[in-house]
Amino acid sequence: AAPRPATDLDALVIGAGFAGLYQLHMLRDKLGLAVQVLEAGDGVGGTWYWNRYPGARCDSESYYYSFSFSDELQQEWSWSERYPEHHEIRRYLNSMADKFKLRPDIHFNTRVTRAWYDEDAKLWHAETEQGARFSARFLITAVGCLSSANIPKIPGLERFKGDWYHTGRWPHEPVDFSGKRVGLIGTGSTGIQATPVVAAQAAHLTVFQRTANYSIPARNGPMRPDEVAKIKAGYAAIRDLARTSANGHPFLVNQVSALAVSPEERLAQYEAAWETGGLRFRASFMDLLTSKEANDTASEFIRAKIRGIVEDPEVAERLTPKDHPFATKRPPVDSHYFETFNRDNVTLVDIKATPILEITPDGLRTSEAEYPLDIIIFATGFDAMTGPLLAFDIRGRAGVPLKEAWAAGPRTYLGLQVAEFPNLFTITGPGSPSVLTNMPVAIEQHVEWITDCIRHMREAGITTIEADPVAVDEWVAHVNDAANATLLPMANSSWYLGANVPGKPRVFMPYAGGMARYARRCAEVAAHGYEGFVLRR
Ligand code: NA7
Repeated sequence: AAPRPATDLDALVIGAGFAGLYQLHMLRDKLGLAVQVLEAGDGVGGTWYWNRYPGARCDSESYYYSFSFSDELQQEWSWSERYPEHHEIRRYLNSMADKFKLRPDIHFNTRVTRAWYDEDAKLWHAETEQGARFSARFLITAVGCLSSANIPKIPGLERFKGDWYHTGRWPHEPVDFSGKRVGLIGTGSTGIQATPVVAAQAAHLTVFQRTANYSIPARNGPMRPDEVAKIKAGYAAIRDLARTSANGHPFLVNQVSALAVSPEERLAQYEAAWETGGLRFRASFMDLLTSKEANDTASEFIRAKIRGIVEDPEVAERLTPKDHPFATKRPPVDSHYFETFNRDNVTLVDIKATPILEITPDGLRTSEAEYPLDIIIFATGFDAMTGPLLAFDIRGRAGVPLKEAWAAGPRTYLGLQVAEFPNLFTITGPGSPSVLTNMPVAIEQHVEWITDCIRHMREAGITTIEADPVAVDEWVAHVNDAANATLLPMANSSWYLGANVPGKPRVFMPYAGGMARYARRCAEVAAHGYEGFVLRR
């Protein structure tokens, strides 16, 4: 049974994915606070509750895309494949929720429509779609970074006679593609994962590509029992390595420049990394994201691979990325993506050369041709990072909407707090490493920091905490500097920059200075009496 909506809570958490579940556990079971979670879906999972498209799996490896806080949990649970599929991640989060008896404090099917800060009472209030009211001292958003679907406004969609889906809002019942003509728009991580799976079932698949993408083979496969045993025995060191790395992954970046070795050695290194597969490819050399010249060697290696895999040279050329350096957009990890274009039932359409004009009742029309379709899949990504926070009406002191405070782009201190929004914490908010890392590492660090902060406030008799505007200015400048020290801003159509959503301010949103460095900074801030925050009794 759902808990009763409460107006005397210590904390209200929005979202029941990795972040919300762990935050509930920490505040309720470690600090003994009254906490409730509001979740729009009818189950736990967050981003993984919604992303059920064919081929959906994580690009972090399963053994480290998981919680580290409970040794019992990591010893009990065994992953079946190198990369976890969406079903398995949901099973994992469900079992975690059961193990820690979290469900009784979660309201499912409960979407927050607005939240506002009451200065006199020093309370946050929230209202749900059903009109229920909640109030709490702290409001904590655990709404995810990639949870607000970006559905392009292509004229005619409402007249389409077939079915259409966005990958991030996939139906719970699998969609049957057999005998169907399917069109798929978008070639980011999602489109690249879905393409081979849909092609294997559909009568015909047409992929509409705007920007060609680099993709690295995942080399997915079952976990061998001896590997599982080794991982479980070595978890302490694995977690330490993940926490002290730049991206929250438990492997080291080769501390050699791609330009410091001979062409033969470089090629051998890339070949080995290509065979290993996955995001480990990016760790081939230390300067792939800081030196364009070094990056060129990796980009060119992948281009050559694509030309080698795809049989039709013209299709291969269209699939070869030229607009951005490797890994400046989130690098996809695939299972037989490029090989799929050798199939007779797959067509690639370059919609940069021949743009989509409209969706017709029977399909899709580009400037060159009309494509009859039964199903359209939008693999067009998300209004990342700020989208989920601005999806409801959230107002700080004096009724100022977050939308207004962030009109020119997100402004936070450490990605954790917004000036004029006292006692609001944003887990993996913009300005924190979040999407540039293996998410569970970023989430655990934020949840633990927030928990320590609230513990400190209670012990010291402090009622409110709020980011100092000067600290916000400095942090925003530092986030910009950190991005500009890398090649990441060179991908000018990337969702890191908000460039995928028309009209969204172009601001590099995640903190690119590295997870370990960021965590050290957060710890120093706390150790120095929450430097940069204003604490009031
Ligand atoms: P992404 O990475 O944002 O990819 C979306 C794709 O959709 C990308 O190829 C876009 O082309 C394309 N797109 C977006 N809008 C349009 C319109 N209007 N017309 C045509 N094509 C469009 O989203 P994903 O879901 O694949 O992945 C998101 C993250 O989830 C991923 O990075 C992992 O971290 C997990 P563009 O490149 O903008 O030209």
